[in-house]
Amino acid sequence: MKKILFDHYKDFLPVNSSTPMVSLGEGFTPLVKSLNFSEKYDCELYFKLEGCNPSGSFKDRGMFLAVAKALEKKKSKIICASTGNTSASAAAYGARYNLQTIVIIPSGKIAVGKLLQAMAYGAQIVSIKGNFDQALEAVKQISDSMDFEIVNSINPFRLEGQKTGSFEIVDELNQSPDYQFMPVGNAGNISSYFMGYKMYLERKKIKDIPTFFGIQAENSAPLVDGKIIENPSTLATAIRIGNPASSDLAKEAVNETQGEFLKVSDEEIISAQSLIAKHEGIFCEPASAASFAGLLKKINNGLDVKNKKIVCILTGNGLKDPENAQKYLKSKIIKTSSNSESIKKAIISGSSTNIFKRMF
Ligand code: AN7
Repeated sequence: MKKILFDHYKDFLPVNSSTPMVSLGEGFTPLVKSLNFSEKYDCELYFKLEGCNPSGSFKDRGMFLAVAKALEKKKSKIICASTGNTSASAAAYGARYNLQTIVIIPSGKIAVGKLLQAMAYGAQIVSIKGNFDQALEAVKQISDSMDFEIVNSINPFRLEGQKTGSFEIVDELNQSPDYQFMPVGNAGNISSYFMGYKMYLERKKIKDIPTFFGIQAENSAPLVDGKIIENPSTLATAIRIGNPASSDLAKEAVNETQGEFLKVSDEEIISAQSLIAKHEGIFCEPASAASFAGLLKKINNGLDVKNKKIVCILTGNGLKDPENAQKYLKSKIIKTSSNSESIKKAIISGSSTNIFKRMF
């Protein structure tokens, strides 16, 4: 039987005997060691596959707890603003636990797979002329009067639940990694990993906390630029956020661990997404690939990675965003007849060599 977050980490979660057990099978996602890039950079690189969560992103780690606490409070309606993944996750848990789910999304700026998920799970979808920051502001204004439970990361239980990602990494590595790279949008996830590592390492009597690198997209980088971005833009729509709600804790995470916020361009994001797919067999969404793009940037700028344990959090599944994949990751399809000779010719004419020579 797969372990259940709610049970397995009960001692580290704010649950009690009156908290209903909520689970869709979230968590315990694979921590996959990179073969080709570990060798290339002489380090021990891992990818945490958060796209393997039930709704395809890390949001489920926080959502199970936010929904459990909403049920504990006898709430019947949940609401969120979202760049996509929060809405997919909220809609999934809302469907399972008979909650009315309302999602407020920025018009035209959410990946089609995420929108379809919210629809399939039966959420009420409200699309606004505006960006995520404005959607979140609206959610804050209307939720009290309408008795909605907000399930954005401003709900403290979201961060509490998302701490479990760090527990799993420590349990698996038997220590914390030297460096952790992760995408930053609203800055909730980096904050919860920071809280999680601190809490878990203390209990396990492990000293070192990883150095946090929070990666933002070039034109949506309020934490790098040190100011609110009024009109954020990036093809990594998941992290198209100009005014992160959890800035303070995220800054603490980076400062206390001598880490850094850095920004990567859309080109670097797509290149990283393609590299992870083509050389590790892992298809993550663009925002998630920002973590690896950040690592590559730091390596190019001289970060010492030799023999270091490094984790990149791949926050969401690549299948969520087929439009960007269509645009940037497409490759040639060779068309031919069903005749085996012509298929053979097509294969030979289309073969290419891998940049990695490692044999298995
Ligand atoms: C794949 O769904 O904000 O820094 O509304 O979907 O905790 O915000 C998504 C964010 C990274 C950034 N990777 O995490 C939403 C939303 C993916 C994401 C982030 C998001 P935070």
